[in-house]
Amino acid sequence: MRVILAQPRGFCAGVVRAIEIVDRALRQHGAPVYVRHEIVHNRHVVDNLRQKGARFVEELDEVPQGAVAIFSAHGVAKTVERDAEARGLDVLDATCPLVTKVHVQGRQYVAAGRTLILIGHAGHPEVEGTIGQIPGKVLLVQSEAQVAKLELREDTPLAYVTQTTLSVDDTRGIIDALMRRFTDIVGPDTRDICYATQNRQAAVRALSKEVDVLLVVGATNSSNSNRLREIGSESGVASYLVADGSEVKAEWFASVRTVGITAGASAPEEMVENVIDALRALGPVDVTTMAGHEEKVEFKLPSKLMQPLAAREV
Ligand code: 0CN
Ligand code: SF4
Repeated sequence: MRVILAQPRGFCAGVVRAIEIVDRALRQHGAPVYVRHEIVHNRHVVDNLRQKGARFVEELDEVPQGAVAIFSAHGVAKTVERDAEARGLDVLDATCPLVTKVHVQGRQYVAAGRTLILIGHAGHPEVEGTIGQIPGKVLLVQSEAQVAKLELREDTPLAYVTQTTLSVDDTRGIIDALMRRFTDIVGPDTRDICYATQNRQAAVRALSKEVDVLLVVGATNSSNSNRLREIGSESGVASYLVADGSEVKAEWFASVRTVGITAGASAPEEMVENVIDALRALGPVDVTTMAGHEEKVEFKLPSKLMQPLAAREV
């Protein structure tokens, strides 16, 4: 079997930064440190940090007064920030700077007197965070069909922002529908979809032309990973989302010659290797990586974590 690895794939700069924040917090403060929500949507990442002393909670009322609390890469609502302050928590914010950028942009549109539409998936923590970062009402739109149902006059001054991990193609369709229906609407086009999401989607679209089966390494609750699997399916390739090699099923590969593998922005490269090992257990494999461009994005850590560690902590 031939295996072609997508390029780019796997960890993005926001995920690397978020994991590094938890790691450094543990070294600087000692265990436990508390993390609100999965730091990124990956069980292997979470389990690894838990073993080092991180405690994962869904809400801040599970965090003792004064403890170190880390917000996940997906961002939080203002109410969560205020709650943390009220509880005297020592906060480290691992919100991806590209998510924060959307919060800022949304607030600017509202300050300019526009009603804000958020294109995104209901219930996703990034969407809850973004809605909660904007003063006033935010209208959530999840599909083209919902554009027609918005109870707004066609000349209402509107603006839109989007979740960072959406399908570029689906978002384009929703934006086009908004532009058709409303006469005074502004927004960033699809540029709120982050570089990592866009690059992984472009790579998987190209890879889908070369392969019989596509494996996407990532978690079921990871938005960007799900979008990669959808692109494979839409390209007519049988596509599966797998957390690791244990989820790979032999029957997917009957008469298959070429398998494509990609990984969501929150999926560690060790899990890609683990999936390749699972394929090796089925027969000989020849692994290559597609030509693709290298990403050089890096984000700064919060200044609180930039102090040199004391000798005993290194
Ligand atoms: O899988 P993630 O933790 O998050 P979503 O794709 O579900 O948003 O990947 C990191 C992305 C962010 C923020
Ligand atoms: Fe940031 Fe994009 Fe990575 Fe999310 S997927 S953490 S928005 S770089």
